Amino acid sequence: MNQMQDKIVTLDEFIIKSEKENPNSSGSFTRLLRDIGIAAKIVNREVNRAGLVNILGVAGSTNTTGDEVQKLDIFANNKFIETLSYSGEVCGIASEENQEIIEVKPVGKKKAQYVVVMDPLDGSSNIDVNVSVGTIFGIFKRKSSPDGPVQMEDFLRKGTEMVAAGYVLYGTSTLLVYSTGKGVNGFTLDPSIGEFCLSHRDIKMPAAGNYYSVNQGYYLKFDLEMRRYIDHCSDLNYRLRYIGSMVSDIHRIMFQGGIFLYPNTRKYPKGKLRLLYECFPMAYIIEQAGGTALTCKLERIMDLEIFTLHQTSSIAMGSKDMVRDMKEFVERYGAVIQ
Ligand code: P6P
Repeated sequence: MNQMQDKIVTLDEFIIKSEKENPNSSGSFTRLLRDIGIAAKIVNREVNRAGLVNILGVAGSTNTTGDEVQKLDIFANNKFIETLSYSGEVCGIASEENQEIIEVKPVGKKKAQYVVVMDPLDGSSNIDVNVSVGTIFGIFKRKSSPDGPVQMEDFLRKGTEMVAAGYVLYGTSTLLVYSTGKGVNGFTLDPSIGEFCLSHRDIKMPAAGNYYSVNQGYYLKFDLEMRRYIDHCSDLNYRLRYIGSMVSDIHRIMFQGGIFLYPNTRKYPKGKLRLLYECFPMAYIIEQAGGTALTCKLERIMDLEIFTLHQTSSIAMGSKDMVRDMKEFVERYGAVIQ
């Protein structure tokens, strides 16, 4: 008698079950999460076909931080905007690919309650060399009046005001990992049925690990305290793993433990990664999984004040014991006049 297979739980079933457990749920949030799943499936198809349908190559334009924009970036951005606009649950979107906020017109008489912040295809410089890329998203409830258009105040919020966040990893398999503040769950796309299926229930990050993830090429441009901490990781024979795709680098840490660092450098004195749609969502997930997410000046990422849409931050996030060690190095060496 073969072992009874666990029942497959699809993303839709999981979301609907979670809605039933929340007495105040109106179903709007459910529809929004399901739309993200749909957009992720569409983007996944194109990411997997990119080499074949020749939508690789640089589209020519550049995004807010000067990264060359790949055609797949544009495709992913358009698909998420399109899909999120159908449901009527979203009144506005902030995207790495758009300098300004995107106002989403009402659908029928619906009064959209949510705004979405996203990096539709993070790590896209890896597309041409077939290295995994990801989508990062965060969801806020709007602050402005539901009777009018979305406002900038709906986006310039602390990370602690997010109601959900997650990422999609387009890798050897495609995973959607998200949290609504009650733990983190992961869903693997089963192409044979076209559904995201629950594959990683209640993900908890190891408290320690022996991976550190940083662009070693910038070592000499980091502040002293960061260089000393990186030397410490090397002294302890930690393993350096850095793909240059934040979602992939952090996804490893979610399961194997470790620390991800993108310190400030002379080129990026306030850090390179964007606070609103990269750092906040990934910090939300990391904290929900039991990790810690700070800036390299030891401020909690989720508490940072945000003043501009594409504001950047340094970041040190991952296993809580490793971030605590990093903190000790910053406290010991950070005061030193460099
Ligand atoms: P660098 C990708 O462009 C990205 O935004 C993150 O996904 C990644 O962690 C980082 O930038 C890589 O930056 O300067 O090391 O190439």
